[in-house]
Amino acid sequence: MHNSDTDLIYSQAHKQVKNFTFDAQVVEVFPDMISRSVPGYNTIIDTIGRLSQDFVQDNSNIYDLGCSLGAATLAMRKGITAQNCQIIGVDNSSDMVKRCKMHIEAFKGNTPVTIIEGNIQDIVIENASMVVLNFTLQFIEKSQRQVLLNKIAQGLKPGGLLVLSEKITSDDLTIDQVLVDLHHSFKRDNGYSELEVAQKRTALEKVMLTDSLELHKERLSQAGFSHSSLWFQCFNFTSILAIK
Ligand code: GEK
Repeated sequence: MHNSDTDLIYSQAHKQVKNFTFDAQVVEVFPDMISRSVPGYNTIIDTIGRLSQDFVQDNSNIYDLGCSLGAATLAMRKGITAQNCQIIGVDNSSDMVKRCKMHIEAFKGNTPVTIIEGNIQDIVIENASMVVLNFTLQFIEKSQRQVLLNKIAQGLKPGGLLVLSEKITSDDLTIDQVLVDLHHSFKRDNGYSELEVAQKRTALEKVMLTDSLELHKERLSQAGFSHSSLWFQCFNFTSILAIK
């Protein structure tokens, strides 16, 4: 049994699989898509909420970059105990932003939230105590990733936190294949067919380019983060926390 919230975008054979975009059709099924495709997604969202309790400082800004429907924003709004803060969520998909604003308004919270339609490469980051890049950096042009991380590090206050979650590739090709196979079998266990898995992979091939964990850690150190650690990994899905 399927309902209208079920991701069936790649269930039928497409004559030509187009590059993946975050359009209205994706927005409609996004929560189902992300929870059936990203192992540990709910654990990561819950942990972002938990981290916001410890890291968000009074009188500061919190950024959710590539906020989609605002799951991380909502988790932080629930977790924050600091006073006089605001959360700024940014996404460059107008369909996502429209729906995100509705989600945010549907729940009450003490910390004000502003959702902005824009490119995270263009926005100013200032007076920040926590920044979230939850599976967003992988959609930024590779040559611009260091620039973005530098900007985030510069906008963070001392002791400020970045949560960077990414799908990764392993430089060891044998290990990479094992992790890719485990992820595909996770997707099949969650009801996606071989055809859906294959067509989705083609759609993402040119728009979502993954890096190794080593490269992510190297970039963070170059950006000026004093501490960074992998805190979550399931197959090729990871989350790193970095402290300025
Ligand atoms: C979550 N963080 O649920 N500027 C702004 N937004 C962008 C850009 C950009 N340059 N590039 C991509 N996006 C979310 C999940 S999804 C991950 C993040 C996924 C946006 C894009 O529109 C999409 O909403 C989001 O980044 C990536 O915790 O679906 O794999």
